[in-house]
Amino acid sequence: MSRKKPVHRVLELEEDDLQALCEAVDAAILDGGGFGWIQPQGRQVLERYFKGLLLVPERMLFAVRLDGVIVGCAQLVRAPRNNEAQAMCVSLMHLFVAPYARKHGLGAQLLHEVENAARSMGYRVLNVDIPDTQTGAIALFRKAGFQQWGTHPHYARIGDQTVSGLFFTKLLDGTRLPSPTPVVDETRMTQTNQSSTPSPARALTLYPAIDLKDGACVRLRRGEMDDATVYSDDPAAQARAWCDAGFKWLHAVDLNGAFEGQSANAPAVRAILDATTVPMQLGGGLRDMSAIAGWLEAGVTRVILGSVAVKNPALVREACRLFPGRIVAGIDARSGRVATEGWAEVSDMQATELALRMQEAGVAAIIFTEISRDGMLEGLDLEQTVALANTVTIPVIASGGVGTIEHLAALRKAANHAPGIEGVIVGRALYDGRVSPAEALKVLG
Ligand code: AMZ
Repeated sequence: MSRKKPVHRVLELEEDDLQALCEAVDAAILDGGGFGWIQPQGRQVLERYFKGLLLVPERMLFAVRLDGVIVGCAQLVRAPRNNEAQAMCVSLMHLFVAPYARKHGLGAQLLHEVENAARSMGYRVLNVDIPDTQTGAIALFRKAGFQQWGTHPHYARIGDQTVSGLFFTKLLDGTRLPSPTPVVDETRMTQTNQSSTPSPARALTLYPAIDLKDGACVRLRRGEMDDATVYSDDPAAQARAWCDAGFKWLHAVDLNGAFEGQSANAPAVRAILDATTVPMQLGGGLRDMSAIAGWLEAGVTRVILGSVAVKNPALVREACRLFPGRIVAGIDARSGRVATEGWAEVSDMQATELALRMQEAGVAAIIFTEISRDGMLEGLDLEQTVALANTVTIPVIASGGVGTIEHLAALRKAANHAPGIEGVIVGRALYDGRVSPAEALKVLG
């Protein structure tokens, strides 16, 4: 069993690993779930459970480690042998990370690796169902491209409450179900005895932008450093305010770093990490493995690589191998051609071509910005974004130009035809109060 890889398949459990695993399960149960049990079971029960599990041919156990210690796990469960018709399907069960090991992106890593394992074993469909109380895990599955195909209103009983369950699936060959399946609220149907309005299959994530220049929180227009509006000289307080407003992710860019080719606003980034608990993606000036690893170890959930995506794809590939699920490509284009070095240079490469190369390198997602729109409040370049999202199979995050709630509504609509669109970055419109967080979350939900 390799101790180096954070995620690995477990074939046997040594005593210290078994203890760590039981501790993680206990902590997850006390935290309100993430595992099947509602009440703590005691060590003996858990030990017997895991020892027994390893003997069941239909089940595969995967563990995730933090600093070498098991802090979470997941299971793949295949159909019984006689169920030939479903031999291509596998179910994911009990994916969890202990509460004391969260904020490191381990859930996403675990999911990514388990999915890869299922794919390499030849499975074509990965199914998962989950109580609607597990909002963190639900967000994780959505982010990973799982499509919700149904809701069971009487899924589970927790205490004296009936809880509904969400049913997701992911096609492992990279294709998606023909169209986003409308989610019908069965509870409402039985109450009114008529079908409810279908709602979109998944919420889009809104990433509030925290662009850092000289230690302050700014917004540029079209990426020009001398056209900056300063919005806050306390980025950590600003980040907290966005969390309080209900945003579930932060998008931070070290602008000086992007121009200089190395991190230049590290104290501000660290202050944000210390002040918040939601996951953060960070870009700007990350050009070598030590910078990438350093920030991922410091608590950044995903790093955004822009210039090196064009100039050093081998580094991106290696980073994706070392940090699966945690590397995102930032593709910033001027009229379709990719810009680098703080957008001071424009390459000959087309955004779609780079996107395909980055997908092949193993990035978890692509952030696509049309530079001429950025900071201008005139709307996203939906045409390019949709084209890009329909070219690749990994999630695409739209960026550049949101100025009104209608722009978000238009993206929401476009995403129904381009299900790869996963979220949107909004900066100036939020800071100026043109778009209210609550309204934006509603429109994208
Ligand atoms: O506004 C700019 N001039 C700018 C900006 N926002 N220049 C770069 N960036 C961002 C990219 C990406 O997130 O959108 O910096 C990141 C890329 O940095 P690098 O150092 O990897 O090229």
